[in-house]
Amino acid sequence: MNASEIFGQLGLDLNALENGDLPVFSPIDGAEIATATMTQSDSVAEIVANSKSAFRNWRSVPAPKRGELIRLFGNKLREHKSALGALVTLECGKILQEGLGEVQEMIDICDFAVGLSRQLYGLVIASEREGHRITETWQPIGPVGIISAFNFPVAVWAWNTAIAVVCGNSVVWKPSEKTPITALACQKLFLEAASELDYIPEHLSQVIIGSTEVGELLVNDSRVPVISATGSCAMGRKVGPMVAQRFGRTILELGGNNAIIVAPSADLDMAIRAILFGAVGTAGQRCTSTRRLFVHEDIYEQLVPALKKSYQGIAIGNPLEQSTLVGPLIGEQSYLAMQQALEKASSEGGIISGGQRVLTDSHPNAFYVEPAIVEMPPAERSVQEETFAPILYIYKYSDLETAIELQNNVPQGLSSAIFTNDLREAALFTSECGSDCGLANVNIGTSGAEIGGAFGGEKETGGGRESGSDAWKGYMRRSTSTLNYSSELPLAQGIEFNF
Ligand code: UN1
Repeated sequence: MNASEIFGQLGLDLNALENGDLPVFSPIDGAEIATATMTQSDSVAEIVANSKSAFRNWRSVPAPKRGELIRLFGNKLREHKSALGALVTLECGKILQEGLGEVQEMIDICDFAVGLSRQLYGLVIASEREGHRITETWQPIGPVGIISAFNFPVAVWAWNTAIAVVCGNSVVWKPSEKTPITALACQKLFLEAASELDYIPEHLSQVIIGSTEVGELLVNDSRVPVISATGSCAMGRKVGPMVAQRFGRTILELGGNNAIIVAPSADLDMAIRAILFGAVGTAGQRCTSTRRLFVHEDIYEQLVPALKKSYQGIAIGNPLEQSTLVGPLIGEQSYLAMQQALEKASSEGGIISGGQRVLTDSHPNAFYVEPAIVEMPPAERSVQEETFAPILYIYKYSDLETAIELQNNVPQGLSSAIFTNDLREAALFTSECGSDCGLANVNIGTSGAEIGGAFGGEKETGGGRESGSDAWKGYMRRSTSTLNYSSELPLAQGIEFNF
């Protein structure tokens, strides 16, 4: 499928995609695939105003009826899964299987949100006063601003939107300027679903396309009480204080520096498969990508050569081809950052295999790389930075407590895993003395989290939670109500106030 076939299948307006002012390049070959139209800075205020009116209307639609919209949207996604998955591949370069997986993740969160629309439960709390009842209810909060990154151009928006919408909110989405077409495609499918119902307010979901400038207008707008932002720690460090300044709420999902510990009792075949998917999947451009590996000294000589061998069998190339496992990096900047990180590792005594640029003859304007493995010397601290590229740093360890400490001793705290068949080790790793990350897995890798759990991490990862479990509470305001059904007016704490 070429670009115009994919656009056609998704019903995108081909004319509009030829006359925009934001060129969009496919990382597959560097070719321009379309032009998107940037949102003018001076129209952001109006977009937010429209979102606010949509919210005022939507908040009183019963939640299960809001769920009906998300059910129809999920069906649209099912219908268009293959085309949207291919568009994800075309625009961000992840392999087709992963593009399809991303759309599946959207479908899954829609199903979750439909169920949730009948389960936005509150609490009834015992009052200390006779004839009184305290209830805690969850109310819609207002427009939710969503900022998403190039690497998950559609799923991250869906996690936020499906949940925010059943919670009674409108949404305004600022996608990465590298992936605006997938955003337009999602918005189109959302509007199609909305048009099948007669109670959906206009402007319930809107998209703003552009650079950080328009994003900042959204972030600084006090009519948007929640900003959910996914991206680098650097982005979060800017967005967090801007929103805090106006006492807004953020849901931040920022960088990771995710590690796998491989213990002596591990099933090595399973571990190798998990490491491969985690480290080279999406060409190392997931926030949950496996970046560090701690291997016990007793199995190091078994695991590391076997892992290197598997790396040699990885097909690198056009991500639209079925056999490819590693597609391109998003662009030259990522390639340069990768080379810089490798130089640094080498200067610190790391032994590098892989890491070279490949396919330069056939794809001179694209950046394909051999995933790199770096065997690192023993160190007090492991690598501290997240480089958004397929680099796996390997360290040898001898006792688990030290490995856990090294794993935790980084600024980020998103995902982590241990491979072990030892119950004590597994329990320690997932205990209060274990991994300090938001995700702590046993015998599966660091990436590819399911939507059912709350997704996010601690420290510089930002602390936000999206997707499943009770992450929905981040998109609502909590209301505590004390109801007096007696004919007395007793004060709390037994205070007498006679007049
Ligand atoms: C991201 O990289 O921003 O766990 C999100 C995973 C995915 C989500 C990653 N479900 O890999």
